[in-house]
Amino acid sequence: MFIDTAVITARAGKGGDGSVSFRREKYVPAGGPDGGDGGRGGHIYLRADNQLTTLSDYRYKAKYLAPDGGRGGSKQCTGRGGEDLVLRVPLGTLVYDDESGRLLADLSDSEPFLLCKGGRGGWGNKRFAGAQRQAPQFAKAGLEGEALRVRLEVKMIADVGLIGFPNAGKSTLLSAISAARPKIADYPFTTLAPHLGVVTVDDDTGFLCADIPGLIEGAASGAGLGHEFLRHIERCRLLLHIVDAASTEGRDPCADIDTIDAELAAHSIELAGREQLVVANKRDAVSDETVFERLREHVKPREIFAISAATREGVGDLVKACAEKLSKLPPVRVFEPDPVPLGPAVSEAVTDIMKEDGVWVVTGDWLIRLMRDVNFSDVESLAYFEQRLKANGVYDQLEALGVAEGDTVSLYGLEFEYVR
Ligand SMILES: Nc1nc2c(ncn2[C@@H]2O[C@H](COP(=O)(O)OP(=O)(O)OP(=O)(O)O)[C@@H](O)[C@H]2O)c(=O)[nH]1
Ligand SMILES: [Mg+2]
Repeated sequence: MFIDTAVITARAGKGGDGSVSFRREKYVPAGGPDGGDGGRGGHIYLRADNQLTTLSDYRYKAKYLAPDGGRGGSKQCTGRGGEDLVLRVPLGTLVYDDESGRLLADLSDSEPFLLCKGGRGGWGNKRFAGAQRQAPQFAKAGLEGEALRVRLEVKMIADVGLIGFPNAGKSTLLSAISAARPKIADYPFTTLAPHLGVVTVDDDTGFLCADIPGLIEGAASGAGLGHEFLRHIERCRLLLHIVDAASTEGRDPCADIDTIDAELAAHSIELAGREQLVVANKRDAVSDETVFERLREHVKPREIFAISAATREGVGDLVKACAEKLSKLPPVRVFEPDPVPLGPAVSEAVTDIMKEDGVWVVTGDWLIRLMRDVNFSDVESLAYFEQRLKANGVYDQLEALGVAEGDTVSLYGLEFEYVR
């Protein structure tokens, strides 16, 4: 079944906990701390694969978990990393954060996209050893992996999109110009899902063409098969507007053109303004040739091509004209992800501070998120970290609670001495 949207939840692996351990060796009277770090939790990636056409797998299984990192060991052994999970999706899949609606990525190439970062492994006690504290009895817990609910939506990648009423001959045209074999029949809505065909123009030119279900009056408000599948031609650089010039079903071709134009505009003004060529099809069945002149006048300034998809008359010229147009049009659209909102606003950054056994313990969701991204061995990251602590009022809050110079402040296992 062709499924082009799905909502999935993904949770990356938790980092393994750091280990508390001390060297016990022969002839070494007091072994130092040697607890290793926990391993990183597995990441979750999304990756576009052009062999896939549907998201149906994600309708059956909607939850994905990457494995956790292993615990650190003694002898400074780092825990094993959780294996990364790569979820394959069709080329052209858009990834939205389901909660905020923000576009996270447009997977229109095979570059993997890091959806959920695995939690960092906690530091082992070895890391906390120093002149002041030679035998730390603690280690840091691994951090949680990121979790996200995302909406996946496929927007096919094609250069040319075919639009028109049911039975206008869209599928017949696609099968005349490519190796695609969509179903063709003389009843409306034969095509129920989009099809893609590769059109070869000459040795080094070709284009991708998408055939979608037919539109009827009211499609944008749900009539017929609705207009949902129009998103599959939203990236198209050129639209071929196919009309039955032989009035096989008794309708006037000029009125048909207007109806489809109106439905396109109701779906998206941008799509309605996309470059279009009008294709007057079923020429072989036309009895009154003046229809082409009427259409030409009616659709101006769009160009019109009279063809018969069934007998292939005029099809070669149409393909050439498409290639010619495409050579002058910008490339297929890739959607830019929405900007990442800046770190948590000061007002929503809730910080809890408690004094436990003489240590000031600072907690807060924003702090977990922040610490996940900071590389503590890098000076610039550390400076940024400090600045965020200040901006979120951690120092002010500590002062208000009566912190004293030299007190120990603990942030999820990261400890430092308070200095004014
Ligand atoms: N005489 C004639 N008949 C044609 C031509 N092109 C298509 N047809 C016929 O028109 C009918 C509909 O063709 P399709 O290609 O299935 O039309 P469609 O636009 O894909 O229709 P939907 O998938 O229902 O939207 C079929 O019976 C075709 O054989 C043509 O050039 N001449
Ligand atoms: Mg069809």
